[in-house]
Amino acid sequence: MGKHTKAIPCGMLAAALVISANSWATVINVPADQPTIQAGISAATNGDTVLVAPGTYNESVYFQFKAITLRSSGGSDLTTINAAGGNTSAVFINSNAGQSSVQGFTITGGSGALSGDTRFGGGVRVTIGANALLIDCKILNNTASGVSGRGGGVDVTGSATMRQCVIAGNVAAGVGGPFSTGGSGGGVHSIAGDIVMIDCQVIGNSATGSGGFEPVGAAGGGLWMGGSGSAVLINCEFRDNSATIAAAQGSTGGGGGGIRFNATTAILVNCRITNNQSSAVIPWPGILGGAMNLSNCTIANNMVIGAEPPGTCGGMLGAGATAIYNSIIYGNAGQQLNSPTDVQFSCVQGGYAGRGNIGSDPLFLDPANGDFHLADGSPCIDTASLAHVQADAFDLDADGNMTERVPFDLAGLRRVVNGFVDMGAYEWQHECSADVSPSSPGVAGDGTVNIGDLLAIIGSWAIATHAWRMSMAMM
Ligand SMILES: [Ca+2]
Ligand SMILES: [Ca+2]
Repeated sequence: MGKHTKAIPCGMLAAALVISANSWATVINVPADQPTIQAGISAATNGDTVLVAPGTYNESVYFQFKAITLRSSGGSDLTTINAAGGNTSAVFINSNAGQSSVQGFTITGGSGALSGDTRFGGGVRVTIGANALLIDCKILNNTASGVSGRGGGVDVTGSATMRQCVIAGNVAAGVGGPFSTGGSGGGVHSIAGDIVMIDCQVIGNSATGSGGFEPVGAAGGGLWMGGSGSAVLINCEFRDNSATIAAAQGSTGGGGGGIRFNATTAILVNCRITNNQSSAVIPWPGILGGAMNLSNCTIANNMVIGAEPPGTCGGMLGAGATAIYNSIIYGNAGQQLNSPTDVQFSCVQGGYAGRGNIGSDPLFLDPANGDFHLADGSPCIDTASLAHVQADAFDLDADGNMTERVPFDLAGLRRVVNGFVDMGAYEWQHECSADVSPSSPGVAGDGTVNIGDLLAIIGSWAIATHAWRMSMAMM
């Protein structure tokens, strides 16, 4: 054969590749093609999609070492995997052949996979070597028990990326025996895993311990990570989680009602860790441990259950090199902060050494009812550092620009307004005044159109302070 080949236009080549790729990947519909999700997975090969119609599926799902996509057509509100009575994880992912994905399910009723004397991953288990992507999953009311239950909601020893997931009401329970270390990771547990969580809510999970002869330390009500793993947490909430042990048990271990890191490298951006609790004998209700880099996080109102012992650090106790920027740590039990090596442009109750830090009341909008937005006049408004707003490495706004600054705050609103940034997870957004209406003669409500109307409109865009400063400077 000669060297002359006919040139193929790029478009045709691309079309041919798409056609060939599609010809390999199959979509298996449940229940149209296969009666159950498990039957759909059994019929699938790597690269296939198992597409599930709305409904409740009373089964446990085992991935059979396959790298496939398990997706619902109607989303998590309409499609449920209920594993009650299955005596294992509701969803068990163990492929090392590529990414396995679960999209759009409520996952409940799981009791974890038994390994030795302990169960792992009540809702979802991701084993070593596996790479899981979970999107729009509601992982609710699962349990991992045994001598030292691990990961009531999710257990990861491989890698897992979770986006828009809710992990709530799960329990990791260590129920006794001489070697029990208590339950770890009520919401999520990981040993040597790599975890990315974006836009996730970890709410009302618990790690409990109730037995053993030696110190029993339930740990990580919301999240427990150890064994040199890594965590990237962006725009996530960890609230109302708890780490508790039976009152009769003495303990020096455990803690971390919200988060417990143990030999973990963690990056937290725009995260909220609030109203988590720990028992008085394991009194670190907020974040405990790990080498961390926090920016624009709010750590508040984390509390000790019962009498608060001396030396409690209720906000955050770091280990290793820990940096905190643009954050608020306020209203926690006892000491707010311990051991961070670099704290800047942050509000820490009582003050803290470092550039740009303040110690005054951040003026949360309604903290008693769980609203940690900033109220008008908060000293945290526009007093953080633009330079410490992280790069948009996971492209939250899907514009292809991953070097720009993170575009959103925890509420999904603009992070940077008019070139300024606030401390904490939520950027203050000025509310439109009631009389801003095109039908009234003058939006400022004085019956005429004048400079007051312009300032009212500018104020409604949350840039009033600086517009005013600029206008004053020009006079
Ligand atoms: Ca601002
Ligand atoms: Ca972007």
